[in-house]
Amino acid sequence: MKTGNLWDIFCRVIDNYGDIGVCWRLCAGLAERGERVRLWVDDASALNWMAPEGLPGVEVKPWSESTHASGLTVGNVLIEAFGCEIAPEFIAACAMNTCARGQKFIWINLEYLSAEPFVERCHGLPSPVMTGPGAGLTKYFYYPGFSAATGGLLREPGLLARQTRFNRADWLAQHHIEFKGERLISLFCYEPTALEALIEQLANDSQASRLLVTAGRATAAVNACLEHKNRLLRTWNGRSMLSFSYLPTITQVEYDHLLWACDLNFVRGEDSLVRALWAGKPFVWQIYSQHDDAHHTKLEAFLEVMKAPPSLRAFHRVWNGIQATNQTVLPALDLPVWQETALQARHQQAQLTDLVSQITDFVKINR
Ligand code: TRH
Repeated sequence: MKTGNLWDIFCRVIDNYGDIGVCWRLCAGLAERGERVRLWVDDASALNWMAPEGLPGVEVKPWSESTHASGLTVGNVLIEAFGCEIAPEFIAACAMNTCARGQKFIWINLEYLSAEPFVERCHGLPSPVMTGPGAGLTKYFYYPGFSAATGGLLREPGLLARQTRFNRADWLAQHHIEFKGERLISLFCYEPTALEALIEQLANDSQASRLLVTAGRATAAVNACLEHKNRLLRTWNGRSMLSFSYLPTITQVEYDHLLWACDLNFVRGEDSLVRALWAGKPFVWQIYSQHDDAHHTKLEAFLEVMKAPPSLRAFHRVWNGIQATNQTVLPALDLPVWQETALQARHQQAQLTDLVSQITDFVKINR
């Protein structure tokens, strides 16, 4: 049911694609429910390949326009994604609407996804704004998460039904991916130190594999690795057990298809993690690294939520460079067990209310 709200969602692209990826999905989810949405972003370039056709109901606005002091129209739901610090001029306009004209309004700080226990404690907490142009307003902290006491995960209606209609053979043919029955593995990563160990392991396996390498950093990392291996020993893949397909940048919708097509997915960041979870296929997460190693705790909390078996935990630790060894050796792939884990985790998460449904209710209650 439409709420008649106008949502202003603010996003700054720090690096990579997660910030804009999550914000776009949120916008799309809201628009699909008939909400009017404006996405204010400082760098919209990734949307050219992530969502080139845009969506009715979502207007993409340059961040710079939000700093114009005069003539600003503001909506009645303000989302500050990942603490991106909205321009004071825009906040002043929101305050003017609310305090002087008495319009209903809510300001939400959308936080990063985590499975850590603090998320349940902090989700939904109000924080009165004491200074600046927003003084007198209240900001609410909204934490996505993996339990009923959190803000939930992005999951559009009909996602799982769409997946059951997906035809892998057609998709591979459309993308000109030569498929000869080998194990398909998608690779979306930064520069994992264990990449060479993975390549080594796959090349020496008794089962043939094809690595579907995503564009950008993953492709560059694989190329660097192969150059190094070829320099050391040209015959490292002598039995041709490992082949490679390099993908161009694909849309978010196509990225889902890639995850559905593969038998194992290497994902990174938060949005691809959630998509891998919904894919119901075994996956390995390269968590976004933080300088103080806070991501170690975050990773462990996620593995706990997944009820990950020891083999999957061990693999994650090496893939994320947490388990220090002199020579990086990856534990064996344990796909049948990881497959069961993935299906159970998806089943459990699919019982919970999705983020867009929750955030629209949250707005209704707290505005
Ligand atoms: O790009 P990321 O590493 O983003 C990161 C993380 O979100 C991290 O937590 C955050 O703190 C940091 O940015 C600033 O990974 P993520 O989150 O998986 O986002 C990737 C997005 O790109 C996701 O929406 C899927 C999309 N995508 C495509 O649409 N097409 C593609 O070809 C690929 C490879 C990805």
